[in-house]
Amino acid sequence: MTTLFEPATAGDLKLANRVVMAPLTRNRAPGAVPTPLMATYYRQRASAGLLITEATAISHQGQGYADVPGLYSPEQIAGWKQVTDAVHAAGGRIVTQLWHVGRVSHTELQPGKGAPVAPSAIRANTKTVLIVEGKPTFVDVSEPRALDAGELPGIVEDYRRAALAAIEAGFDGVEIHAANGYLLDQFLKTGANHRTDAYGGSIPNRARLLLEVVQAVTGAIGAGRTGIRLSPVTPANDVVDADPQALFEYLVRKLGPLGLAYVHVIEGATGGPREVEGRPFDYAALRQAWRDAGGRGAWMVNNGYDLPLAEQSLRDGADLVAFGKPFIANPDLVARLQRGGPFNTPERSTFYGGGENGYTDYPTMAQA
Ligand code: 8OZ
Repeated sequence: MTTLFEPATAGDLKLANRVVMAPLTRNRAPGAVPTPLMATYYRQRASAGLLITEATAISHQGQGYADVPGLYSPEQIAGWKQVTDAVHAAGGRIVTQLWHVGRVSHTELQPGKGAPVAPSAIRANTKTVLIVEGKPTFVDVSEPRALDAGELPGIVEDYRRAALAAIEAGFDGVEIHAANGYLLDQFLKTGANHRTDAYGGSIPNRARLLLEVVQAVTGAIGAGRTGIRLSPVTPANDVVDADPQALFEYLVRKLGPLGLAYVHVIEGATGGPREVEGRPFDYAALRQAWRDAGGRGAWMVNNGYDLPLAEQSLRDGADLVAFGKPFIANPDLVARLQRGGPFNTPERSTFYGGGENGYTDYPTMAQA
């Protein structure tokens, strides 16, 4: 029987175990530049088989929250190089998550204080984080403007450039963030995409931008170091699709032959219940559709996993299991899972913004 603690491969990536640190937004990169404290945080967690960084903006336009990092300037690349060097020195593997927030942003965060961009001019019923009087503060997102089709090649190019920047910064690969109601997920889903051009309407049209991004990124850095994250039914950031099963099975059938390192699926509501009321979804059928279409990379599952559920998922055909909140509170999560605990409890008040407190000061078992 395969356990979480055995090696695995994900495309070109050789992983020491099957425990993955999920991408986790922490809002500790002032000016969008990664800091030495972030290098400490990721190094502390390097015993994971794979670390996926917090979502990282591919462009200023792709930015949607205060103090989240970017990957589009020399300073940001240099900041990330400190992170990847620290993780590699500790024997870890790390990919970065490429992010464009689309409509989940605020004019305060956008170039020239312009409107955030979206497939359609439909405002999301969701919040973002601004720093107000020195404190992270939740505010409603701004009204977006619909992207002109002529702007889309520039966004695809921003993904390509960010993927190359990731390699320059020493990452082992990238994960394309196509989940949680951000730009690519907005294009995918009927609730956010009311376009009448080649990027809206039918499933192939709504999947077009994402597939163009995948082609651009894999063409630049290789499919074997490119993964993708999907969230078929999450209500996060106010997205919904009329027929997610058909949409996502179409998508993974397109992705199957491309040789991606992995597909990472959030099951249920991101960071919440694994079943979403009124939104049933067959994840086994999704995995099978990808395998049937030639998908040979790793199948990574996420959301609310503990050790028994994770080991069950490996028996059911998953290859990797991503843990989010448990990794915030347990830098040595792999060792703790292997021993059956105990586990530190994550403190929600320090998730977003701040310094070392609730970030780099959670003890390992040896320290406790
Ligand atoms: C929590 C807060 C802000 C952003 C996601 C990048 O849900 C995020 C995110 C999560 O994918």
